[in-house]
Amino acid sequence: MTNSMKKEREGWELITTEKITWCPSCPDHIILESTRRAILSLMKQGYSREDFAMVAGIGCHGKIFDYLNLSGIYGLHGRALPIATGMKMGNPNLNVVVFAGDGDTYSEGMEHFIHSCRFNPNLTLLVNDNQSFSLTTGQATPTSQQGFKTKAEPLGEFNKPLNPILLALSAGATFVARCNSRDIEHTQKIIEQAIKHEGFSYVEIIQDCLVFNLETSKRDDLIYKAPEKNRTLKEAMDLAMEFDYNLKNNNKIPIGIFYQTRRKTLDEEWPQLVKLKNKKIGWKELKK
Ligand SMILES: Cc1ncc(C[n+]2csc(CCOP(=O)(O)OP(=O)(O)O)c2C)c(N)n1
Repeated sequence: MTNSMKKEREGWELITTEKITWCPSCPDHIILESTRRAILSLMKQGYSREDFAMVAGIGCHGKIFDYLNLSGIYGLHGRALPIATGMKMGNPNLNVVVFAGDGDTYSEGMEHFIHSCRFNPNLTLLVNDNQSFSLTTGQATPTSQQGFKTKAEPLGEFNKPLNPILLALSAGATFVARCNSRDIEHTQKIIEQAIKHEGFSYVEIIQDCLVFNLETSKRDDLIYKAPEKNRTLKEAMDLAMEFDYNLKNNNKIPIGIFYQTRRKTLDEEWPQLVKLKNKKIGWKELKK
């Protein structure tokens, strides 16, 4: 096999042979690729595949569970975060990555989202935000734009959208970022940094739904990379407020890391978990 062939095949053990059922051109395909590249890059830096575990919610986004070759639990709609926290408490040395949707996280799973920001478990939440409940054919979620007409909201969504970045910041999240699913390299980089972060890392991945919320695909000119710098909480909140999720306002949409800070994680607060962490349980240890 030539070197270029080897390079092309690198990391394909992270992908399963399951038939992919996402719509053609759905950004979920690209998010899978960004995640694969991020994990591959971390494996080159010394992590092993067995150091990762995943949890998925239920929705189009959650199908990644069938396509990414990692151990984990295919969760319940809205309940991926408590499952992940439980996994983390069982083995604090696992790098747990949660794949969730905007409906999943900001509607049914809202309390888990807020308390994860507060409790600071050392895990990563990736939210594919397509501003609609897409698997169930496009009802409005808390981040849908006002006026969004759906079969369930024939008069258009009445409510103002929630700003989840602002909410996460005010609830105490220690790593808050947003990226654009179509920018594979940037998304890969952010996912890598989120996984390396010690504490609860939350990444909102903006994606279009090309079937149920067509307005979401008109944002490319509005998205810009915010300068990379350490921000105070107030500065991060100001940046978060630049985009209010109402697409018609043509507000600029900043992406990048909004805020990162270090405080004791859930597993560092509990002496039992510190002890467990120092035992370094994992596949490598079990094999010995
Ligand atoms: C407890 C529970 N409530 C509701 C549902 C129905 N349900 C399944 S997928 C889904 C929509 C998922 O939307 P989102 O999380 O935004 O993900 P997307 O499909 O857009 O990726 C809903 C409402 C369910 N399966 N379980």
